[in-house]
Amino acid sequence: MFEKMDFQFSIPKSHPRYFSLLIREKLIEGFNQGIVARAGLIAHGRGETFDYILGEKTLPPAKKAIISASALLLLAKYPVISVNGNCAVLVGKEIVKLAEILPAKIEVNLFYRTKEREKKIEKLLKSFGAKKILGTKKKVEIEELESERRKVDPEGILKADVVLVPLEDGDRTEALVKMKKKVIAIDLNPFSRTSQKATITIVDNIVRSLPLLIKYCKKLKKEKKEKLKKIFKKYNKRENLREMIRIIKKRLGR
Ligand code: PTJ
Repeated sequence: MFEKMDFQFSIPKSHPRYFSLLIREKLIEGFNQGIVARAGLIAHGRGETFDYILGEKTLPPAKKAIISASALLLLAKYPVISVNGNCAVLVGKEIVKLAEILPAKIEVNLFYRTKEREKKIEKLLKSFGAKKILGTKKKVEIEELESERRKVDPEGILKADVVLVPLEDGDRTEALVKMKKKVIAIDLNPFSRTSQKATITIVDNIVRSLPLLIKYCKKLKKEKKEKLKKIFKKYNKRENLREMIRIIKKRLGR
């Protein structure tokens, strides 16, 4: 995952928090390259706190949500994966792979939108093999939103029936759900508006959940629609988030 990065500091492999520090370096490098927004570093800090509490592993409720999300993505008629700065840097390669398996469109959608960042993210995703990236040229505005995220591609998010939004701010999830789209969110914070409003919420780190989404999409692709529908229907978001919060409470009480 990190082979192409040129980090400013070398992290000893023996460090107990090696992987976590590597992710930080990757985001700092992404920021220095103009891909990650300044606020993306702060957002990562919030995510890291939750990840620490969760034990930095994919917990059973998250795995259930990932399986259900895989079924929903495979059932979708027009799935779109939305990418921001943090996602591009941390899981750009995995996003391109997932889009290829489904297949799905990839759209750059930024909160801190600049032409320069759009282009840099597009270039990075193309270096991972993506043929076409949406959201960098023609855009329309959705009236449900006021932020820069309101600008969506008419061939992408606007047309989508299912949108995967790894690492998100709450406004857009709410807007997309209002537009009758199904939203799959990945957010380490189970209390966030995104987590509360999405159709499916995966409370996990994007660096762990994207490889798992690839694994289950590959596996479930062979299944019949009826089976996929059953898997999706079995998922109960309220119950899933409750289960996750119970785990957090238990871990904090220890
Ligand atoms: O690249 P841009 O311009 O679109 O900006 C992206 C950021 C991340 C700055 C923007 O979307 C933002 O401000 O997000 P928020 O509102 O801070 O929300 C980010 C959420 O993602 C928080 O709830 C974090 O807990 C969560 N998060 C952070 N890192 C991860 C994460 N969730 C999963 N995996 C992570 N690695």
